[in-house]
Amino acid sequence: MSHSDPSAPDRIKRALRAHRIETPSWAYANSGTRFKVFRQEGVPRDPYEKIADAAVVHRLTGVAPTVALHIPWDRVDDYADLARYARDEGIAVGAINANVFQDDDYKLGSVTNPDPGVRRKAIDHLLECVDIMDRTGSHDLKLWFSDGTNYPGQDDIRTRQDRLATALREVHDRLGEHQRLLLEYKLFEPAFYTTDVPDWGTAYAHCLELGPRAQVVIDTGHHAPGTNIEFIVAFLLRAGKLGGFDFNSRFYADDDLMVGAADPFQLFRIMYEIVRGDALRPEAGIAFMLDQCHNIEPKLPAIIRSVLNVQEATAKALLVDTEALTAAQRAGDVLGANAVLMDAYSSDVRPLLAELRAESGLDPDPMAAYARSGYAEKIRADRVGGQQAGWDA
Ligand code: PSV
Ligand code: MN
Repeated sequence: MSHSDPSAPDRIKRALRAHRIETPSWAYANSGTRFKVFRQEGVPRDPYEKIADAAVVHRLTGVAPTVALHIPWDRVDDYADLARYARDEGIAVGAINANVFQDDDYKLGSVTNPDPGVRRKAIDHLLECVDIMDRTGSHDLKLWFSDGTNYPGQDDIRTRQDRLATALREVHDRLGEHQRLLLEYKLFEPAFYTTDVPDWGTAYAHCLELGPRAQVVIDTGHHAPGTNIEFIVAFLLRAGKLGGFDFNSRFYADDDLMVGAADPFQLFRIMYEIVRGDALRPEAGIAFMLDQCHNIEPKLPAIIRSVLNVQEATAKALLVDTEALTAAQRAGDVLGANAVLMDAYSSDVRPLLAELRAESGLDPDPMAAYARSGYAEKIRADRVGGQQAGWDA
């Protein structure tokens, strides 16, 4: 590990100990493409079993203490009880994700639908999600809208922005003092012509209008190929408008593959901007969430691998010799500055992370620990009968 500062490993370990990664309930459940859902054995049958799986990921990695819920996929009668169960398992409920994209009513949109009745229904669901947050103790309401149009002329682009702003205002004003609205953007899909929140600029403009409790979420899979995501990170952080991430990988569109699988260098560049903006500390309020689907690979190991991938990229970002980098940048030393960054990226941080885990009483190799734990065999044996959870369920 090349670094001019001899205290760097301790500083890096301290920062990594404080880092938190949130896993999504839906990643534990069955998922697939619109062509096929390949069911897996041992998959959770209800939100409680999803939380049990998330707790295993936390116990093995030490850095995943919260799990995001998706409503209605994780609907239960008693959310306070679900939150209690999570606490008993050693974790907590994280962001509440609203879902206004799966009802027949939403064919022409949810909060931007031309029908005021459908708009009301969608807003009511968003408000219901805030009620749920009150009961689970969640701080973040994550909103993604599938709203858009397929054909030029289908609806008025500008009016739809007005409807969106009205809906966001009502939801924002319902939030409690310690709650945030995180607005997620996506270039396209399911709408193919216009999308009502297609990019960070649109999300940023709406959040700016709403006020300090509204911030932007960057889903790494939601950009046009070649988009410089770390620029967006730097810009939003500087403006105080970055609320968090939905991490995943994409090769083509919204592929929802494991974070760090397609482009670990991009993940490093993103995490470098986080470190540069002093935003790794939990107090900085950035939610580092995963939003993935494990369609063909076993789910729990895939989620553990994803958590480790984020940790590795973060460790490398922390390894950047900022003094040397700043000196090279100020001197206009293009190659020197680039070399400082690449030195950090090229370092093998796995021994450092193994050491960190051992120091925290964890197995240095969470993947191997999971394989040895017998948990996969246990859930395969226990979870028979009942309806498996998943979005084709
Ligand atoms: C939409 O593609 C999205 O990224 C949103 O975050 C949804 O809530 C999530 O996927 C569902 O998987
Ligand atoms: Mn997402």
